[in-house]
Amino acid sequence: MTTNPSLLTPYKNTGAQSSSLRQISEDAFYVVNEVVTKRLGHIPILKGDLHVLPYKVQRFIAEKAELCRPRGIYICDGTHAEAEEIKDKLVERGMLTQLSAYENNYLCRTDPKDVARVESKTWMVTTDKYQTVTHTAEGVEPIMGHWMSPLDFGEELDSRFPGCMAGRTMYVIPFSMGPVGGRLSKIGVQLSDSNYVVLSMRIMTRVSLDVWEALGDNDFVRGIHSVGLPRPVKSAVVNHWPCNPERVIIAHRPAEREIWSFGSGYGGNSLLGKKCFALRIASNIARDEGWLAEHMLIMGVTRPCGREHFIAAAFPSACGKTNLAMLEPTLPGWKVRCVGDDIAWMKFAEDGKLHAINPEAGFFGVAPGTSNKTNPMAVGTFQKNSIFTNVAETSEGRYYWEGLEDEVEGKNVQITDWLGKPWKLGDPTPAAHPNSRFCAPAQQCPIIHPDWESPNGVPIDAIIFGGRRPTGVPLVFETFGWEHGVFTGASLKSETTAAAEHTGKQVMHDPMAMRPFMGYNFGKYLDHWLSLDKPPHQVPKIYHVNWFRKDANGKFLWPGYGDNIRVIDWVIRRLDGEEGIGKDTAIGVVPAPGSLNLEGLGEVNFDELMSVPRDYWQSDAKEVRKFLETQLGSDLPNAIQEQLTSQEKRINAL
Ligand code: GTP
Ligand code: SPV
Ligand code: MN
Repeated sequence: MTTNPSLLTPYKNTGAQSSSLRQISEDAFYVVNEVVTKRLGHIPILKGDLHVLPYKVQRFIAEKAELCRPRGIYICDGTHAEAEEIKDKLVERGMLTQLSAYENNYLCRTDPKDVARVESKTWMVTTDKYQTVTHTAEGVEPIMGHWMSPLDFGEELDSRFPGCMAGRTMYVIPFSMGPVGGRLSKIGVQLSDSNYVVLSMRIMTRVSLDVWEALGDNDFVRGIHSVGLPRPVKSAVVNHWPCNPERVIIAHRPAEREIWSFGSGYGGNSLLGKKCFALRIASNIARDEGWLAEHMLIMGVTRPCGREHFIAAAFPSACGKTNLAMLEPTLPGWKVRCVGDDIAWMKFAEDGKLHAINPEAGFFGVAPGTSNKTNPMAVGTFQKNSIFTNVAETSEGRYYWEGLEDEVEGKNVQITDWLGKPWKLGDPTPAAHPNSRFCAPAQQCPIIHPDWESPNGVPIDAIIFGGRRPTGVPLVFETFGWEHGVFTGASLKSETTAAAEHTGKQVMHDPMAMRPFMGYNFGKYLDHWLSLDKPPHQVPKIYHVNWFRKDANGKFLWPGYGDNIRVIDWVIRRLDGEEGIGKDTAIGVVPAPGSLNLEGLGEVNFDELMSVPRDYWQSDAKEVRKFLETQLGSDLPNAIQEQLTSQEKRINAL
């Protein structure tokens, strides 16, 4: 099984002496291909035919098989039969449990040590540090972008990847982000030794052999993922969920369009099409190609008069994107249709309008809080063909989590919590993990937009930023223009949630809702946004919302969910130029008294909800200035600096 090293030279010199990053040279490949072919006698192809794949893909697989040494290679075709086969195997092994009350729904419990994205172990690898991070003030740690040098990265890889798939199958997952062959779509190939990842990627992306044809001369994004637990396994595997929490690393090489992920099987750590590709790598591609890759939902909103508007909205993780994207309006005659719930790729088209596609094919949504009352359309989506991770289960074969208290049928229902222990209402610990998720095909959404797979995307009329802001921040405001809107996005803050490993509820900066997903220098990213406002582009108006403002007793001031349509109504009337519905404040235009449709709502303290308290905003302005200046240093765009100053002036004049 040894390889003649001379066949593997020359290595592409990345500055690192890493054996993991060793590449087979073009010239040597034909020879190596034979060697690899021979080697594949030792590493059998369990399914599919390596030699019908595009040459560059063969190379990629050969290289990584050589490195990770799986027991076999399984080339996924994306068919139904394939999913059935894998599912049956996982049920037999105990990794998946069928939720018998539904059609083809499964429960998966992870090792409790592997339940969320791990930002502290997520890196961007670039030769120049400042391609990744900003020139922060001395002693200030950059919070956007986490840089690792190629040299260190090589060492990290070498201590993890060689032989990491021993005894496991290496799945080759060909997938498209966006409709296969679409103008805005991109292709990826993920290698993974996790069959949970295969099943989830099939839902979240378009896994299909058609991808090879669409690839043509284009390049593809390379993903290498391992749970990091070669066989024979030396430590106990909890819940049949192999992982290696102590050794987790999720690293990106944007220049090479490459992602390496080790040690975790969970969500954004392992479904590499999502945050790693569609945000961190794609934002690099987007900058090069003049478009945007953002952490945004996309929704179509049709008014009673029949006119439709499209809105893209960026909220940090677990702050309400999925809920807004599938909102069931409480106002009569309104219709919302969902295009996407998490990521938007947006590009100006020839008509001058910003067009957006949802690069994903499924929803990986927060389970707790999702119910027929709050989000009936999400519930409708995951009644079949879905995977639930770290939720609780009832004795009737149903899923259960916080927020479903009123929907458990029958008094004698027993509940087993996400850890597999008996659980009853009133117990001090939650039944489901706060970051438990449903993974469901988007096409099953009862209100999926008919154009959701349109290769040209949908035209965006407005962009909304928002976060969890318990105090000071009004329900909604319109920014004064593109630059002020970008400034508002750059100043975005939110209470932390269970979607990442932070503890406690603290209000943190999350610029553009992209803090954990920034693919390059945040100052350059802002420059890119600012540069888009030029003819013939018609930039959308930018808004800010906050569903989470609380009163003195800690109660939400706004009912939220389906009633958020009332805010959208105001936004659309503003887009239409309706007069007399806006009131200028220091931070933007809020609804004038009486301009928000509150009909049929109980008591709402409108004044408190819309207030812009001077003291709060004065100290906020100081904090934001300090944040932007110390975080961005010389990378802070002039336009943002000017916005900072003029906003301060307006606040001081309050
Ligand atoms: P990610 O998938 O992590 O990116 O999250 P997301 O932004 O899609 O958030 P999601 O819609 O899943 O909502 C997260 C949590 O916020 C859920 O528990 C919701 O019930 C809650 N939530 C969503 N919208 C509202 C709202 O309008 N008001 C209140 N109070 N809570 C909301
Ligand atoms: C988020 O955390 O913003 C998510 C979930 O959408 S994950 O895919 O785990 O990143
Ligand atoms: Mn998200």
